Amino acid sequence: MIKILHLSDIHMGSSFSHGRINPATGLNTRLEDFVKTLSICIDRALSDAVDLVIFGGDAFPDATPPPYVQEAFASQFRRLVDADIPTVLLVGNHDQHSQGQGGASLNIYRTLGVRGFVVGDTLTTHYISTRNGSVQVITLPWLTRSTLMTRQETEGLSLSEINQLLTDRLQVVLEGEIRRLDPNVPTVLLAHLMADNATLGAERFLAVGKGFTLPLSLLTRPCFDYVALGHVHRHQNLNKSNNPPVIYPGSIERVDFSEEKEDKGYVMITLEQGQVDWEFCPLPVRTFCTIEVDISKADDPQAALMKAIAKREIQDAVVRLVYKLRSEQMDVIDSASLHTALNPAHTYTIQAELVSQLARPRIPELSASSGIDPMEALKTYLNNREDLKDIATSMLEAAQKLLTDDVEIWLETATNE
Ligand SMILES: [Mn+2]
Repeated sequence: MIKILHLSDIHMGSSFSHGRINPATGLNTRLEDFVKTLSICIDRALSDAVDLVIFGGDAFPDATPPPYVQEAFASQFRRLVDADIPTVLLVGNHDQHSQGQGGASLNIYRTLGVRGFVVGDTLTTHYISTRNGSVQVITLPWLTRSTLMTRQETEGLSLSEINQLLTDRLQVVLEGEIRRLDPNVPTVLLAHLMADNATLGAERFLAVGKGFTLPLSLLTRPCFDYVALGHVHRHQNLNKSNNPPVIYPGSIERVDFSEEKEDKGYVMITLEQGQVDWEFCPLPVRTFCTIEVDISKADDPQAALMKAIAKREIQDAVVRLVYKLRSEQMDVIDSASLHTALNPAHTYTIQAELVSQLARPRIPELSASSGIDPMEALKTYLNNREDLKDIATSMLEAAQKLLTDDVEIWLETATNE
């Protein structure tokens, strides 16, 4: 039996805007939160004496984090080296060369020849010997157009055609890896990708359109005992029949308010030939709390606000208070007592919105439920903006040029995951 700990999307060094400087250490408290959460994962790897740790990618917000953030990450993974636990670090989109100022954050582990550490930056199979037997790990890092296609081949193709071509190419290369697998050794596919039925927040669909996805059928192959994913921050199993499990553990800490309601954690796996068990293990992470209140119709706006705050558990949480009011109510809001009421929070922001300004109608043709092509979305937007009429044509041309010339850049920056 082989025990594996699967974690992903650490994003150490992000969410700083939700923290403050800890005067005792000089560090942003959100860095300390992320270190604490990562250390709980590593504690578990050590206390359970796992045979292997697999990381699904996105170590930092970009590929060239400042040295003190690199060090915070390395000092936790160092504990696995000391305990002789083999570790695979997969390269996510945030870890790639193109996301930094020259450099790819995880390659340093290969350069240093860290004992037992594998950096997965190519599609290949790693044969790993553990205390309890061998395991095969196929690494599939975040793919870009240039990985499997040349510029000439993709010229003039639409995004969906490029997506299809990439999927076809990947299928062939993956098939090559599968044929070389030893059928007597348990196999894990470790991949950083967007699978086509992953559940995302609606806000991300709006931001990226359909983007770049791979079909689930590529992953649900009987030759895999477990499919370990990274990229999507919400924990989920994409294959309900569980043969094999196709698991996003999700991020280990809340990166922003879009993850307010998500549980955070890592996954423990036990693997035997023909038998896999997995369990999601929740992590005690910092609470995010949105207090949204409309006081525009309240007789006593201040009391309504204070009541809305008092109803919520805000101790040590990252809080945002968003309230709607009429412009003539502004004078009766006592902001000093709002600050006093929010003081138990770890950090907080206050955002007042005037209802008169909210009255502007939304553009009816654009809604989250209808999928829409980026060019169509821009056209609809411009049709509703009289003030942009003079430059509308050149904006459309520029957008078209961006989409066709530099699809790759669009693909790489389109998502926060
Ligand atoms: Mn990612």
